[in-house]
Order: sequence, then structure tokens, then C-alpha cells
Amino acid sequence: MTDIDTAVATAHASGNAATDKFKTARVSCDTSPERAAAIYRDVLSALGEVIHRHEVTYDEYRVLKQWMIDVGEYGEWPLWLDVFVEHQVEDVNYSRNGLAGTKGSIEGPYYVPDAPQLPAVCTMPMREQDRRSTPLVFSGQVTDLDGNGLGGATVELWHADEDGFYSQFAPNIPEWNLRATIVCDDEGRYEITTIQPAPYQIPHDGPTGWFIESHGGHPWRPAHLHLMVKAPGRLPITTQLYFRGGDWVETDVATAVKPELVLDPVRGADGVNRVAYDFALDPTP
Ligand code: MBD
Ligand code: FE
Repeated sequence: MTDIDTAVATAHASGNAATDKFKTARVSCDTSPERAAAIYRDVLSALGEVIHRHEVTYDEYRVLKQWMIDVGEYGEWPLWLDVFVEHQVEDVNYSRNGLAGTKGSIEGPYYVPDAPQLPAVCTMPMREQDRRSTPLVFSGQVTDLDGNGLGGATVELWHADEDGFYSQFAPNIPEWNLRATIVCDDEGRYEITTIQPAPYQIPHDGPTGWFIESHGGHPWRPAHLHLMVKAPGRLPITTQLYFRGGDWVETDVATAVKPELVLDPVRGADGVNRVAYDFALDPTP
């Protein structure tokens, strides 16, 4: 039993769950002291430049300090950073590596590794209430840059339910609901039945929400699927897919939409949305 099982769906509860998950994998990097010093200097001078340009007052400085304390206490650093900062990091790394395959997008705060495996043709784990949403059949192939199918590929898929809740980050949802690691067939193909996700409001009843309100922003992300696609000898990608014409596609609070990542599902006479999308993976360098 984790906290999230008994908690109500608040920014505080989902924030703490995201913070706890992040903390379990201690991260490190091999940045040299010289590079670290250069980055720190530039961060501080960018901040100093803003403070001088806007002649920031002492009251404003104290409000910032209080707000940063609150973000930590609510466990919202994963949320705030992934919504407002991660897209810049994703952009830089995509461009820097000169990649040619399917574009990436941000991971966000709600990925959980090691989701149970499902075969190439599968239905995502879902509850009775999820079955009332519009079904979505998502099929395609993981390929190299020439379109050759890749055996041994996996597609990890995770997304919110119709109410915008992710399993393991909201109460009373089975642990792996709408999460799976799909093992593609020998040619990298998959056909996944899931449900159409809905536009999504990031948790906004805590300090991330106050931040958004304080400058007249909005907390919405367009409906999206999260994916991590891997194959032997290939660079894995973390990405998201969106739905053409959906609300907030042009104004995502997380700035994570790319035109190449927008799907056009077709509604069948049976009421099922169907769409094909292939993932091309770059070779590992
Ligand atoms: C999400 O579902 C999400 O994808 C991001 C980036 C931030 C908060 C919630
Ligand atoms: Fe998401």
C-alpha cells in the first residue's frame, strides 16, 4: 500500500509520488568541474540579468523563496521542471546529436520503468470504466532509417485515463492500468488496442498551479500518448503522440508538441478510432 492508494487526487499527492519515484533512481553525470562551473556561472548571470532588467523588489524575492520552498514541500519539482524546462533540454539534445529518426518529446513526470510485457497484438490493461471511452487501435512498425523492420523492438506505452489520471500517480487505479511494454513481432510490428486519451490538466491545486495563475497562464496539455521505443543496436527514443484538431495542440503548457508527432485517427463505422504510426530509430553511434 503506497500513499497514493489512500490519498485523494491532489497535486500534493501526485507530486509526492513523482518525487518518490524519481528519488529511487539516484542520478549522476560525468560533467567536468570546468563545464559545471561554466554552466553555473551562466545560470546565475542569466538570473542576475533578469533581476536587474526588471528591478526585482525584496518582496518579490521573498515570494520566490517561499514559492520554491512550497514546490519542494508539495513534491512538485518533477512536475514544474518537466512542464516548463524539460522541452528545452529535449530540443538541445535532439539537435545536437543530428538525429534523423522519429522525433522525441519530453518524458514528463509519470513514466514508470518495467511495465509488464504484452505481445505485439494486445489490449492495454484497463478497467471496466475505461472501456466506456472511445477505443483506439494504434498499429505500426519499428524500423531503421531505411524502413526495414527491427526484430527485438519494444514499445513502452503509458497514458492517462479519460479523467486525466495516471496509474501510480492517482488513487484507486490498478498499478499498471494503461501502462505496458509491448514486445513487437520479428519485424518490429505492433497493434495495440487502448482508449482515446482526453486533454489533460496538469495538477494545478498546488504551487505549480499558483505559478500558472500568477501570470494568467493555463494548465492544459493536449490529449497525448507517451512512448519509449527501443531496439537492439538503436538509439531509444522517448516521445509523445498527439491528435490533430484536438484542444491545446497549439498551446501545450509543456511546449512538447512537434508537427511530426500529431496523429490523424479515422473513426470506423464500429466507433473505433484507428491510426498507424511507424517509429524510425537512429543507429547507436
Ligand atoms: C503530464 O501528463 C505530462 O505529460 C507532463 C509533461 C507534465 C505533467 C503531466
Ligand atoms: Fe502525460
